[in-house]
Amino acid sequence: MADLILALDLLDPMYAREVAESCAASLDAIKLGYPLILSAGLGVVKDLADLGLPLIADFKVADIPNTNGLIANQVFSAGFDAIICHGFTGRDAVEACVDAAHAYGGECFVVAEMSHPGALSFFSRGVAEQIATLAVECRADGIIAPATRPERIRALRSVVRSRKIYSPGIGTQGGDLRSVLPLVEGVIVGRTIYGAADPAKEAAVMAAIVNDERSS
Ligand code: O7M
Repeated sequence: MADLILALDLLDPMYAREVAESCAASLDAIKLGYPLILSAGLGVVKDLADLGLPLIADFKVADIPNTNGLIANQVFSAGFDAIICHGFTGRDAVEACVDAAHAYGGECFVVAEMSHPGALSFFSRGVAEQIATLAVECRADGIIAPATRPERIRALRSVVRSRKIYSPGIGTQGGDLRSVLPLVEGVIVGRTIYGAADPAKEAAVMAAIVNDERSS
């Protein structure tokens, strides 16, 4: 049972709102990150809240525990429902994000391995497994693992077991939606939806595939 999560990496807040609104019926959550927040400001969170979808803050938080906690508190005060942090910073830094998330009744996801080719420089050789283990030990709600490498999702599943795996890299980065869906609790899709000639139609096509997988 995977969720369809839109990565709303657009710079124009008006257009971002238009895309989010037109796709909303097909989506389970929206992920907002630096591109939109830096161009539109944090107020965009409140602007999108009326769509009724969970909003995930993708700042890939990666600082010392005190700073991580300050960032996470700002994120949840702004109205987000979940936060994404890096795990290579270590136990205390990850715990600061998880604790803040849970204090607000929100969720925290830890990046275990990234989807782009360059990620192999550092995330291979067991590091991703160690980060996933840390995420579980820190009571994170789930991890991020690459749709571009389904075999790595399988390997990380054996570490995180029933915790959630959200997976970016579908479509534009080469990941295949149908192959990844049975492996994860959520797929994160950006350009394939918002860059389509008709984003709402593309989101509906993807949602139909997600629903097919849910009922199979
Ligand atoms: O579908 P795309 O390629 O246009 O966008 C993918 C989104 O997922 C985009 O917002 C990326 O920043 C994000 N992402 C990755 O593409 N790869 C990763 O390894 C991790 C993320 C991510 O969401 O991390 C939390």
